[in-house]
Amino acid sequence: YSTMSANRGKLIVFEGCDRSGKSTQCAKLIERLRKEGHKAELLKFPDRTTSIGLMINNYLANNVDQRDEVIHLLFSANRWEGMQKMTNLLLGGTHLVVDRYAYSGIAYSAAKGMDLQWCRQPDIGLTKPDKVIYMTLNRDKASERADFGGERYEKKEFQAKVEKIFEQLQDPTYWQVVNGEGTIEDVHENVFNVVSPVVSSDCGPLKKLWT
Ligand code: Z5A
Ligand code: MG
Repeated sequence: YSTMSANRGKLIVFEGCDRSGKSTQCAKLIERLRKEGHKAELLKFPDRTTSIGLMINNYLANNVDQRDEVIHLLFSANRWEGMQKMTNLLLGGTHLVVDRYAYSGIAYSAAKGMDLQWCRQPDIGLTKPDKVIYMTLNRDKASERADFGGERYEKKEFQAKVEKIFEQLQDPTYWQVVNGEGTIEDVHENVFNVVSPVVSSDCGPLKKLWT
């Protein structure tokens, strides 16, 4: 099929460091879009429901170790295995709200010291988001939020490195920074003010990441 569609859905991605409120805001946004009469679906990476996702889950939970290269490629493969479904939904007019994407893949791997260009390669050609909402949160506030520290990457010093890489990846042509401080409702209003014009505009055909 062609990637052309006048009324295609828009791909909205949430990125940002641990506990910044991405999952909370994704859920609020889906609810809002549906209330306003849009077709909208929520997706999350890693998708821990697939067999690759299960391997990722075991790594994050510290049940198994993997070489840095291997886990990086598994995270990327986990996005590629979702690509057909995503494209079908977008071309069918459904907006997608996606909780983490290729930028997390690069940021968390490069923060370990891996080469940034190497890390970017496997995600080249994934569907490009129409908008990336980059959520920020003061690191001390983040570590005070519930459940911080349970998984492999949930350490303050490591999150600081991740944040630095995210800053390098920011592309002002389609990224918007949203401050994660404030009430869930206030942050949601800021998110919706960014997303609303995107869902109602013609963003042209689907594009590919970094091509
Ligand atoms: N990872 C990777 O290495 N490579 C990849 O390619 C990808 C991911 C895709 C798991 O991701 C790990 O995988 C992650 C990156 C790595 N490692 N780390 N760190 P995940 O998405 O499954 O991570 P998570 O466990 O869902 O946490 P999170 O996404 O970092 O949290 P969040 O979604 O940003 O925050 P939240 O769950 O919405 O909120 C956190 C808590 O704060 C929760 O109790 C909320 O109720 C509360 N909250 C939310 N908003 C507010 C406000 N406004 N005020 C007060 N409290 C709030
Ligand atoms: Mg989350």
